[in-house]
Amino acid sequence: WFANIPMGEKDPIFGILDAFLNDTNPSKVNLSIGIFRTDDNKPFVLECVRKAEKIIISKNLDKEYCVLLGGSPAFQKHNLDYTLGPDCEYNQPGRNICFQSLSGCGALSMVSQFLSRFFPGRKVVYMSDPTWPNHANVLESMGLETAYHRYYDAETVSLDFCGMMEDIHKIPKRSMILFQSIAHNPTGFDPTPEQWNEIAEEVKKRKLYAIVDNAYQGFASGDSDKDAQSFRILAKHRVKFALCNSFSKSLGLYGERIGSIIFLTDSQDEVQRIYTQFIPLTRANYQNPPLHGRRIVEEVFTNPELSKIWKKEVVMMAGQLKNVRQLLVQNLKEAGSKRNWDFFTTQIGMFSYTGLSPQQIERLSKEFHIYMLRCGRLAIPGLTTKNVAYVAKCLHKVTSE
Ligand code: PLP
Ligand code: TYF
Repeated sequence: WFANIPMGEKDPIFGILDAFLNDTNPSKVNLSIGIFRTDDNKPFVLECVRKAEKIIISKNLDKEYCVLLGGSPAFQKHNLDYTLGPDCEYNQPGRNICFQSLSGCGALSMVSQFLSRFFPGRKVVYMSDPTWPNHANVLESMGLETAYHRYYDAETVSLDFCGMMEDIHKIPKRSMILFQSIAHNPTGFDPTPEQWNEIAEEVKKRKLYAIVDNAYQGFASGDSDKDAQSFRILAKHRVKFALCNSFSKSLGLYGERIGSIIFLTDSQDEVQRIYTQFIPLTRANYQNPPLHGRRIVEEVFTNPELSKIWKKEVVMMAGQLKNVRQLLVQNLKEAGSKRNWDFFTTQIGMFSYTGLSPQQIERLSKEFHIYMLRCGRLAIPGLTTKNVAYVAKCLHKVTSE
């Protein structure tokens, strides 16, 4: 049946990861993927997660199907407080729906399926150019159309806020727009809170519905409230959105696939309508949600000792990324580079857009065994205090010769 179907394309990020894994050179450096690592470049499991797992195991819980498809009331309450904040107008009964998801990507996928069936306006989603390569894949796979607005200025290596606003102003009314809440992937540039206020006003004027991808809350500043400002501002302006939350990064639960979806609503009647449509969608996709990740999240949220450890660990992870960004700039100067690399420290989160050309990036991998994306994205977590001098030296080489 399938002997003649077209060959599919590799995910650009996992494609580079494959090349890295196949490289046998001991000095190789993986700057291709956004996964937080220790300074020894080892996978990192948070202490609060290890402790939560011990507690969960000691409870001898069963493994039957989860009957609460959207998560327990505790899971939902804590998700709402964590994201919207306790004072948000929408954080009360009848003003939201919170639903457990298969992490951020599963949330985006379910929201896209829901919008594809039920969104009453134009089924076109506008996104930043560039954005995470998987966005278009998820949205289009679920039947939505995609389009782009300006976001990044390659000449100045900065946010093109004017271009972004001009383009949003031209989006046909009653379309959709996808925002990344914080630590923009791939550029590392976010609008300021003042700019989010302007964006919210324009989105409201254009009558756009928003999808907010919240994959890095806490990772930018180390403070999860501060990193939630973008969509809290949107909510204050009563921009309606579906928030897609991931605990992959913030709790390091990448492989557990745990996250949540939050829809803002106007009434209990609307809540019921969305909820009763979401249940069959869930059943069509995966029937029942996974248990283990949900239990970890619940334990960390509801156990004050674990919540305290979590807060400290988020500060530590965000701090490590900031520190290594500074070290990179310092080492580039020490290596003799005269270029302005300050963008490494003005960008935040896991990624930096470097403005390097595909040829320079190819040289980095072929000659120096340093792997980053062809678009110029460098994943900061692959940098350590041990390899940063080597990476800086090689970056200087490919940009000066
Ligand atoms: N959105 C963005 C921008 C991401 O970078 C990622 C991946 O880390 C995700 C969503 C979804 O990741 P996950 O499905 O692991 O939560
Ligand atoms: O952009 C990244 O590196 C992370 C990890 O299909 C990732 O978001 C990469 C590709 C992908 C899923 C996750």
